[in-house]
Amino acid sequence: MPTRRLLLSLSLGAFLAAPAWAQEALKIEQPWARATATSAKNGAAYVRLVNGGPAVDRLLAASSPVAARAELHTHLNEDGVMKMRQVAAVELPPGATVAFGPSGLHIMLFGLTGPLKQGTTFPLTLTFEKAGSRTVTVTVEGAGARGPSQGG
Ligand SMILES: [Cu+2]
Repeated sequence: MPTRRLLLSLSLGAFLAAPAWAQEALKIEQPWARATATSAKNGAAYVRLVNGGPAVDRLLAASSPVAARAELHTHLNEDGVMKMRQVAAVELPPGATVAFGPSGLHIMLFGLTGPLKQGTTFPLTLTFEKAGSRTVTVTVEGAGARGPSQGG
């Protein structure tokens, strides 16, 4: 029975995948960045963090080989003017989804080793209080992109 064989392989696949999935209480989704001008010294990267675990976690730091230094930043409206501010940590309560984006939280990349070119990727390591360090692959989108082009 072809149907039964298909069901068996599907359930086996789900079983094998379960341990890795269970460990990933903290998910880093859709890492992306905007392409930068050739002369740009700085850039920014964005992610969506989902805390599926039972405890609060915190994003504490970021680093990437494409930048001399990375900081956690947000945008604040001060008397009608949007300004960037460094934040010490990004709090992730249980069940929370925290979306970074061009007008809010971002990972600021200072001292780019070269321009971020559309269609390329680069590694980004995020360090969490509980989940430890995780490295993800950031996709570079167009210079005016409002979000990631894949994985809506
Ligand atoms: Cu910034």
